[in-house]
Amino acid sequence: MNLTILDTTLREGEQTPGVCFDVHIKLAIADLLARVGVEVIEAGHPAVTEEIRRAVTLLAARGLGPRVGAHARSLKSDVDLALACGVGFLGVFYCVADERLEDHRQTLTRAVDRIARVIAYARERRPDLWIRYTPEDTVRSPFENVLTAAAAAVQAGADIISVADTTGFLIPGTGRDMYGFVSRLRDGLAARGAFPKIAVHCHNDRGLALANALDGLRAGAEIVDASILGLGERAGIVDLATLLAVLAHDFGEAGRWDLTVLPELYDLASRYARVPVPAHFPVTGRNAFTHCAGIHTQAATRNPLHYQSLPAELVGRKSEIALDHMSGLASVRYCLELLGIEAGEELARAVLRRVKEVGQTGRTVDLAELKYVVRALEASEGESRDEAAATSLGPEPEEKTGTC
Ligand code: HCA
Ligand code: CU
Repeated sequence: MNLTILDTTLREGEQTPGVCFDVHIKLAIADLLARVGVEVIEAGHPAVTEEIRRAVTLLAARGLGPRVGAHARSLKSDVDLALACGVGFLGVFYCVADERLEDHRQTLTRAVDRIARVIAYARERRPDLWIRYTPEDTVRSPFENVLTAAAAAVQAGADIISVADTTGFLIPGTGRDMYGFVSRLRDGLAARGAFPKIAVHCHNDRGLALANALDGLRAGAEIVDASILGLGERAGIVDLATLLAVLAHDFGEAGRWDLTVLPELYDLASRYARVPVPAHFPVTGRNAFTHCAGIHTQAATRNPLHYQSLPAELVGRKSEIALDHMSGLASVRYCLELLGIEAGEELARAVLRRVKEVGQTGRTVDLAELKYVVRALEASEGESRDEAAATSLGPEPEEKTGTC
């Protein structure tokens, strides 16, 4: 599969309300993205702030494996700012939906002319630049407008046309699907002698971003946009880790990226975005490879894949067992074994009782806590043994106090 992953955590992701990464964090995120092996890092929109300009410039000069890109409106001034940052990738966007053209008091002809001029301008200055044109809100815009603008953009020098589902509107398997849109666009462009790479940029408003992106690939798209944790406007976009795990595991792309870097990358980005990774998030969530209910853990301790379709090792993690009110004796025994504790039937049952009590308070018992549970039970067992022994010996002799 000819595939390019574009990570846009530093551009789309920074459009998450309240998310703003310091420059040194951006560099650290980009270094980890390079270690994962994504092909493009969209590093920001230089026209937004001086800090973003600085970050994009530093990233572009860093000599990372991935191409570093900038986002630009369809304005020469934006293109100038982006090129001054030294980027190897430029994303130009302009919406050609009728209502938006009316808002801007534009006609389609003038808009297309402007898009083509700006792209030709960038191409002239940088023959080696990868240039992407995105008709923003592509999939809700009149198809003829998109086709006309995209064909003109390719003619002017764009290498990539991105199909943006800006509002997360598409649904696979319906008449408004990414497969249908990409196929139609590819054929329409080919009929006009244009053969750009097609990218897909899928928002997650209906929770279908990844499904739509895969639908786009099935239709021949070769570039997928994603971000760490799916960060982005509103419900965000495709989650990078889930996308890579699926492509690596299910689309025969294993070995192309180093997925074991993902946990570190997610820890870092989540901490500084101040967006926690939900516990049940696919691939990178704390519980993504954790088994809980007794029946599950019993099977999973023999082979985790009885209850997993993705191996935890794919992303450098391990399958785990959670102990809580759902646990059974098998999980307790398994965890005790992990601690090197040989527990008899009685102790294991007592541990299970305690684990269930703690679980009912809404907590899990991890291995460290399990050790304390065992110690406490042993101590109280010892105590009751002493008590029993004391009872059989009769009452303690009264203390001799100096009462005279
Ligand atoms: C935006 C909208 C955008 C653009 C995508 C692109 C979208 O925030 O500017 O330029 O390829 O979803 O349409 O992210
Ligand atoms: Cu977007």
